[in-house]
Amino acid sequence: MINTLLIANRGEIACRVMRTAREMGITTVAVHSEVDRQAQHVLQADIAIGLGGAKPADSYLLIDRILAAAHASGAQAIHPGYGFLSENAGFARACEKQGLIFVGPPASAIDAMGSKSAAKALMEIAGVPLVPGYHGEEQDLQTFVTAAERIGYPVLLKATAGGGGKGMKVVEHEAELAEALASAQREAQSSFGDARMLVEKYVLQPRHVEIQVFADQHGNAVYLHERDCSIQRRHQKVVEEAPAPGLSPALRQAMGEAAVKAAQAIGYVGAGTVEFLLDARGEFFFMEMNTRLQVEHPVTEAITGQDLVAWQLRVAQGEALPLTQEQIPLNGHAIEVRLYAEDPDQDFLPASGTLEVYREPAPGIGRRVDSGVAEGDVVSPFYDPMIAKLIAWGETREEARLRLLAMLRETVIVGVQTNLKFLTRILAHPAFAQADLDTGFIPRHAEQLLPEPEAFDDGFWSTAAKAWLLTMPGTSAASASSPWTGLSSWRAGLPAQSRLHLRCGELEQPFAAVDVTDCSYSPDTQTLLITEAQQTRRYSVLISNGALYLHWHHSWRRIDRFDPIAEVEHSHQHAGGLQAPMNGSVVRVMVEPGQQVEAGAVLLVLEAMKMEHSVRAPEAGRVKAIFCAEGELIAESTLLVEMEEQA
Ligand code: MV4
Repeated sequence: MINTLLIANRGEIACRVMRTAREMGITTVAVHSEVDRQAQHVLQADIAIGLGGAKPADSYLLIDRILAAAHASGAQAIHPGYGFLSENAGFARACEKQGLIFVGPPASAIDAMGSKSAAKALMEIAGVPLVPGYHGEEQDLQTFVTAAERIGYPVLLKATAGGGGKGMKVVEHEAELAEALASAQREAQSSFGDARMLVEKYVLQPRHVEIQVFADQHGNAVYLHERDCSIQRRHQKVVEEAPAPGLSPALRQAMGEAAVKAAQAIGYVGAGTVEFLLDARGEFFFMEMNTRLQVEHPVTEAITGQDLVAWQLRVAQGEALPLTQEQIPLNGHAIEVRLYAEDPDQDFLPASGTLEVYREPAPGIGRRVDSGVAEGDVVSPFYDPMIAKLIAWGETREEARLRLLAMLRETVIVGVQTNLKFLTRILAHPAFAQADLDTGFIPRHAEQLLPEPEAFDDGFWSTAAKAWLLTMPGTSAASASSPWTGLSSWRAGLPAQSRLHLRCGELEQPFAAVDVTDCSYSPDTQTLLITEAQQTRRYSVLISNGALYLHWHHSWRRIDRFDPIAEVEHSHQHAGGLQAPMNGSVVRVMVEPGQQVEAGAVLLVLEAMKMEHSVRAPEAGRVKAIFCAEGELIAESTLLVEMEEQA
C-alpha cells in the first residue's frame, strides 16, 4: 500500500498528481528547487523538501537527492510526472533497487522504447504496423538506393538517434538521394554524435493519433481509446482532442489492439502512449511509445470518466486494472489547449516574468483547468513555459470547441506574453471547426493564425479612450489653459479642456474629445458599460501597473498613455534637424545660431500637456539655424533647430 507519495516534478503535473493522491488518502511529498520554494505544488503538498538550485540539473534531475527525500519523508512510492526523470530507466532502476515503487513501467520497458530503431525492430516482430522502410545496420549509399526503390518515393531519411523531427530529410527522387543522405549523415553526426540513418516511406499529410494504453502487473492490458494531436508547432503539441474526429469504430479498435500488442511485447506496466501516423486512407503506422503519463491525458479522462492517476497508483501497488476493455466508456468529445508563456510575435520565444494578473476561466460543467500557478507567481526561464491546460468536454465536438473558446475568452494573463490569442485563432478557424486536421495544420494556416498586427477601427480607440477616462486616476489633471488644444471638451463631469494620447502596441491615437456620457465602470466586476443608440454594450476592462487592459475581439489589449515627447526625442536623436515632438508652444530659446554646444545641452524648452520638455543637442556641435521663437505655437514635426556636427 502506498500511504505516502513523493512527486518528483513541479508545476501543473505535480499539482495534478497530488490532487488524486489526496483524494485517495495518500500523504503527498513535494520536492522543489530554490526558485520554487513558494510554488503551488509546494504549497499544496503535505511535506516539501528542497533539492537545490534553480536549474533542473541542480534539482529536479538529482536522482540521489530525490531518493534521499523519499526516504526522509517516509514515502513508499515516487511519481515522476512527465519530463525530467519520467523516462529515465536509470532512475526507475534506482527506485527498484532501494525498495521504492516507481509509478511507471519497469526500467526494462523504458529501455526497450528508448532506442527508436530497436523499438521498431521489436514492434515489427510483435506485428505492429510500421511505415515501410529500412532500419538496418548497413549504411552505404547502395543500401539506401535499393531500399528507397523498394519503398517508393518520396522517402524520408531520419537519424536513428534523432527524435522530435530533428535530422529528417524528404527525398523526392533517386537523383537527390546521394546528396541528401550525405548531408543528413553530417547533420546527425554533429547533432547526435551518431551518423546512422534510417529511411521510410514519406507519409503525406499524416495525422498524429496516439493510443492511451494501460497494463497491470497481472498481464491485463487495455486501451482507453485515442487522442488526435495533429495540431503541433515544430513538434510541440498545441491542441489535443479525444476521440480523433472521423475515426471509425473499426479503425479505433484496430489501432487500440495494435497499441496493446506493442505494450505487451515489451512487458509494459502502467500508463503508456503508443503514437501512430495515420494517413489519409486510414492506414496507420507505429511511430514511438511514450512510457509515461502524458500532458494531454485529461482529454482521455474526460471521455472515459476515469482518473488515470488513480489507475497508475492502483496498478503501482499491485491492483488489477479497474475495468476490462469492454467496460471502458467513450462519451462525448474533449479538447485541450496548452497555454504557454511564449511570444508568438517573436517566433514563439519562451517568455518569463511575473503573472501580474492571472485569471482562470470560471469553473463549470464540462470545464477543467490544470495549472500550477497563481496570480503573482513568476514564470521562470528555467523550466517548461507551459502555464496551464484548458480542457473542455461536450456531448459533441462542436459543443466542446465552443466551450473551450468561451474558456479562452475568460482567461486573463498580464505580465507575461502568452499564446492565448494564437490558441483562440486555432479554435475559431473554420478548418479546425470542420476537423480538417493533419500535422500540416499550423504551417498551412499560418497566415490567418499569426496575422500582422492589425490597425484598429474607430470603435476600438473610442472604447479605449472611454475606458481610460473612467478608470485611470489622474486623467482629469489635464490643463484647461493649454493654448494649443482648445478644440473641444470632455463631458460627464471631467474638466473642460483636455487631451489624451493612447498607445496600443505599435499603434497610437490622439484624442481631441471623448464623450463619456452614458458610460459607467464597475471596478468590482471590471465591466465597462457603454450605451449608444439605445444599445448597452459590455466590455471587460482591468487595470494593472499603470496600464489599462481592454478585452477586444478575443484578446486582451494593453493600452498605455502615449508620451510623444519621449518617443520623438528617441527617434530624432541622430537627425541633423530637431523637430517638435508634438504640438506645443515654445517657452524659451536657449541658444543662438552659430553657438557651439555640448552633447545634451538644452536648446529649447517646449510646453505641451502642461508640462515642460527640453529639446537637447543629441551630439556636440554647432547650432546652424533656429526656426522658431519664444511664445510661438508649433505643430508636431515642425523643424525647430538645425545642427551641424563637429568636424
Ligand atoms: C514521419 C512523417 C511522415 N512520414 N515519418 C516528426 C517527429 C517524429 N517523431 C516523426 N515525425 C514525422 N515522421 C514518415 N515516414 C511526418 C512526421 C511529422 C510529424 C509527425 C507527428 C506530428 C507532427 C509532425 C510534424 C511534421 C512531421
